[in-house]
Amino acid sequence: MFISKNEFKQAFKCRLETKFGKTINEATINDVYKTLGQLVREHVSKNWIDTTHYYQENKEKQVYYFSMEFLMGRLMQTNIDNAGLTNIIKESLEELGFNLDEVFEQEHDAGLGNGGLGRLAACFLDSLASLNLPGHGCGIRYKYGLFEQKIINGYQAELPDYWLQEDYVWEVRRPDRSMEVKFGGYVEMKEVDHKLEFIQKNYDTVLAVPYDVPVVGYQNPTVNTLRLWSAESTKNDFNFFTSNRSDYYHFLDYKRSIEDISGFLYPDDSTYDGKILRLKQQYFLVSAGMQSILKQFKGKYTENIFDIPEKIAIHINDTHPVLIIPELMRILLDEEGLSWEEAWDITQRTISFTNHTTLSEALEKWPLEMVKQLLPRIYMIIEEINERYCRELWNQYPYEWDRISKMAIIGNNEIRMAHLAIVASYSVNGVAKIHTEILKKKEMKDFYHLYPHKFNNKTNGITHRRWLLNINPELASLITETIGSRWIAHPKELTSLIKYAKDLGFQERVAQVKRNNKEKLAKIIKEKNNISINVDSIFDVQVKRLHAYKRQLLNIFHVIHLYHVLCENPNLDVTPRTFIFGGKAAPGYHFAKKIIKLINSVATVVNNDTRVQDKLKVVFIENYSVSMAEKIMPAADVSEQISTASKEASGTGNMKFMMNGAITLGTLDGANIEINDFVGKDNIFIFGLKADEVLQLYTQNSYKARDIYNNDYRVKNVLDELMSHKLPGGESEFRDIYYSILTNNDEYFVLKDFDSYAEAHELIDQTYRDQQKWLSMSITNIAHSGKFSSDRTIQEYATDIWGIRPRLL
Ligand code: 26V
Repeated sequence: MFISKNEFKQAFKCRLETKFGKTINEATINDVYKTLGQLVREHVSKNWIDTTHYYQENKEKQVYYFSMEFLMGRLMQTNIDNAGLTNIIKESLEELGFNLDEVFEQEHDAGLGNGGLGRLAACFLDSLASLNLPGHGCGIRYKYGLFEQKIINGYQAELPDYWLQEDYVWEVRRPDRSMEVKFGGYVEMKEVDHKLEFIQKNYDTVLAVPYDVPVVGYQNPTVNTLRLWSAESTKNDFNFFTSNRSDYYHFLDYKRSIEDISGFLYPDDSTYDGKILRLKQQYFLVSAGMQSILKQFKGKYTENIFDIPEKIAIHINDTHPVLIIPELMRILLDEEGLSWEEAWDITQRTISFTNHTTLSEALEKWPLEMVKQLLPRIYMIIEEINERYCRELWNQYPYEWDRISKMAIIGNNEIRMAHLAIVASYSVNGVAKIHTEILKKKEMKDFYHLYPHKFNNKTNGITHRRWLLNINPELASLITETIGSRWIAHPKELTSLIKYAKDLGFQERVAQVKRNNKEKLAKIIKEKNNISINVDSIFDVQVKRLHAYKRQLLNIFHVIHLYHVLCENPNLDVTPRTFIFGGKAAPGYHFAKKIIKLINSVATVVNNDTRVQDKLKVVFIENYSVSMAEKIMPAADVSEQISTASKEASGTGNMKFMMNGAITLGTLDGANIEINDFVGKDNIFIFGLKADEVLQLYTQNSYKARDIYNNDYRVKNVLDELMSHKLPGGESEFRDIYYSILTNNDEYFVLKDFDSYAEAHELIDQTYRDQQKWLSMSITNIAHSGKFSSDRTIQEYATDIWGIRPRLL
């Protein structure tokens, strides 16, 4: 433990010498980062052990959050700040000649997630620990995280993200806690004492080795665990040779195929693709995780297996870890010898589930045959669950064949993972009010009818510690200076800022902070993109994964339109704008990649046209990631949240922007609706179709995109531009986009919402000129952002779903 600077400096120098064989004068910034990381991890280790002991000794109920993704980003700043070490370390390093912010830049993001779902899991871990709640993460230690995006000639190229190239300072490998996961083979049934026994034979064993990462609570003694599993081959590989199965080269192939299980994160977050390796990943995670939880549970303090639901809550983040249901059943039936009824009762009272999307193309459905081959015993259990459940449906809805086959877990030779999740869990939640309503009324209507008590809403949140306190220190200090520091532990108290919304002195200081942050971002953009941007322009930002429903296309179409207007009248009095984009497209998502190319082509044309200089700039920031988001959010004026209404389950970027004083330009979709409810319609720019109108247009089939093209000259000019030679890439490049809108009738209503979007932009232009009004809006947004802290969300999960309580201090 460091309590003084001297003590820290002493320890630091000593570690630098013993571990890296260097003196302070010889140390590189990277040496400093690694040394510091080791010291900080060791510093928290006592609390880590104590926390674990506390949970065990008090037999606390603990929640395990199972997720295929944890988008942790960097941890150094969070860990130092949460451990309460920032001042000591910052000053000590300064005295030794190093700058802490530069040290932070050395850390490679842990990019073990695609986007919203994975980042949500990371925010939840921070809130669990910060609220002293017994909750841990359970995930996969992918060798490669989400790919690194390079923009080459305007196109996205993907490079592997080898984030483990240098040792990861936060993890602790725990080989003694390894688990064995079985794949393939067949199941032998044997009658023993009038009971059927199921024995898996001739299977392949994969060794799951856990790497634990401490999750440090904010200035409290709680340190929870994120356990990430890595796949290795077992020492029983010896059998490989003796069983005459193959030669040395085959053995190496086999070994690699096993290690591949934790090889990489699947980069597609929008369309389900039944790849066997992904199925292996899913079972690997849940089998290793579940076995290890039960081993711990039964370990030191002999617990009664029937107490599982009182002591363990298992939460599954979307359907990806849903195989934990049959896995828990398997262990209870085959290893613990429970009856089906007993095992099912325990399982149903232990598992809860969050749905994160209504997009039907993202719903997981695994082919029966694949599951049968890979997981023969799990397959049998799923079949049995389905059979018993269908009988229940039959009792409830006699002779309603259609309904029953629609609701079944197995159908069309596939296993419908969402159905399995709903049937086997005691709680099913959506991630924003509108999303939960859509689940209840539409997507999961039949299930809501059958199990109304299971459905509930938990609106998403973000950790205000990372997304305000850490990334926007100037704003955080200003807030503390103005309303005191209670907001840090009680983010809802940010509402005290409302009374300063119109205070000119406060406004001026908020404006200065924003300007400083914009200058920092402008510098980064100059370095990265070699584009000079005007810090007096409105920074209008859309950063998120590229997807048709998120409608980056609507944004760039509007930019093209503005460009047309300015070319025609270069002296037009407009508020200067910088449109900033960022985001990755799934490598196989052709359409999304075309949109990236389009944005970059428009940027090339616009940024090089002297007629619009200083009035319009377009920037695509490469490799949008957690650490890049941390630099963008504090500098944004406008937050673009423009998905087709009903399509974005919640969104969480919207909350990060708001917390940093950006004003939302958005549709009434996802959590935008709740942001609108809190800030009021005068503090947000809402446009476009509403969810019910969108759904109606789909059912009526009455929308005709071409009519808009024919009747709105602005739209026509924009679309025709795509087929002209003016954009780099020429006519053929953007043909697919053009046809998706006109021939395929614009599935996401880009043209339909264009007019209303352009009008909202017009209003932004006018409002920004009135800085007092703008700043009052901005402050009002910050003031209401506390409701979107993940502390609130986690508190709701803890009491309404998991039944866990905070550790008594
Ligand atoms: C889906 C799939 C589909 C199968 C292949 C692999 C894969 C990997 C990830 C996903 C996740 C899609 C769901 C998702 O990310 N939903 C987002 O969740 C956020 C947190 O709740 C929410 O804010 C976003 O609105 C929602 O799109």
